[in-house]
Amino acid sequence: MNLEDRLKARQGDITKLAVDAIVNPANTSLLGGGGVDGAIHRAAGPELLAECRTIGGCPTGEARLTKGYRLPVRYVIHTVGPIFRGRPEDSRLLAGCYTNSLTLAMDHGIRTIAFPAISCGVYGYPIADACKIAVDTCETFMETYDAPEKVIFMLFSAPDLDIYTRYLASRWG
Ligand code: AR6
Repeated sequence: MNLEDRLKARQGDITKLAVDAIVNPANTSLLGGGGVDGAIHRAAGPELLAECRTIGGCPTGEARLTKGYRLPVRYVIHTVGPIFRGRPEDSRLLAGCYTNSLTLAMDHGIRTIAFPAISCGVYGYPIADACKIAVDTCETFMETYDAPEKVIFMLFSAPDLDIYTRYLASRWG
């Protein structure tokens, strides 16, 4: 399968997606919050929080793996996006979220993985910039390691989906 068919953008609720793993845009405590993080914990049940407590947090840009519990996924990969401040390190940290999540996925034999727009809610990252980082980083990883089989970018709103769809289309010409 060529890369064009392996990187897809879709609209909807990431907690409903039956893939091998979904990515949770968490905070450094890994103890839950609002946005996608809150929705994932509600759908997964209290066992997820119990496992997260054993991890002891996660630095910005890194990623940690748990089971999916009541979610229709085997794993949840928790990553912490940067709070957008317009600093040069913001993009490096955001790219790190994608690379480190994909590395964990590869190490656990995950073939299909879905990302929300990390940092683009409460953390304020401009979606068009974040979209380029997400797509470029995943593309480079997949070219380098030929894994995972499929990456889905799960966007909540139609305007966000449009930004991803246009950018993906521009990549393939
Ligand atoms: N499925 C897919 N995307 C969603 C969903 C959903 N169910 N719900 C919201 N979005 P955010 P962040 C979109 O704020 O910016 C938490 O409190 C949303 O529209 O969840 O990384 C954590 O604990 C936005 O585009 O994540 C942290 O403290 C994107 O997902 C903090 O928020 C991300 O929004 C992390 O902030």
